[in-house]
Amino acid sequence: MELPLCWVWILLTVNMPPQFQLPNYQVSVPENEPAGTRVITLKATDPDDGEAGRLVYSMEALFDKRSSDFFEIDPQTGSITTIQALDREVKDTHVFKVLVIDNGTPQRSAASYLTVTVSDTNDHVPVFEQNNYRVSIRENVEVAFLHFCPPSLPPPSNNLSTPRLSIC
Ligand SMILES: [Ca+2]
Ligand SMILES: [Ca+2]
Repeated sequence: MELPLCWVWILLTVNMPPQFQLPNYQVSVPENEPAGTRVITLKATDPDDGEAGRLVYSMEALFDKRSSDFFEIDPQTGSITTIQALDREVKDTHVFKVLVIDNGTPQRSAASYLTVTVSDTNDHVPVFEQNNYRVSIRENVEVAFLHFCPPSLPPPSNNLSTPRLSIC
């Protein structure tokens, strides 16, 4: 079946929307890495040639605007990097809505969601709450049991920050 010429023209000039591969992405980045650390590249595809297929990326922080202070996206490539070192003990998760828009007429866009989890490194020395502790125990105790409240530490995410106590 032959299509009328006007339909062929419409089919050839319709601007198709860009598309991300996945509706959401998750990535883990270690804390304390220097600014400029690569996080992930969210690359969308667009079947159109020319301006209708030229894509511009942007992203916005969800839930906490402070997340925008830590990450940036390259508008041309979709590459996301850190702006400053991350601190898991300050904020351990950042969530973004990532947008891509083409330059066709009318412009078409797509969105995806990115969750960045900040992984822990052992960057805090354990600290005692007091300089001195006094403990009284009965004499002739065969098996001594010492109960010691752990010092003030950030909540441990793994065994990196589990304090161990030894007595000399
Ligand atoms: Ca397009
Ligand atoms: Ca840490």
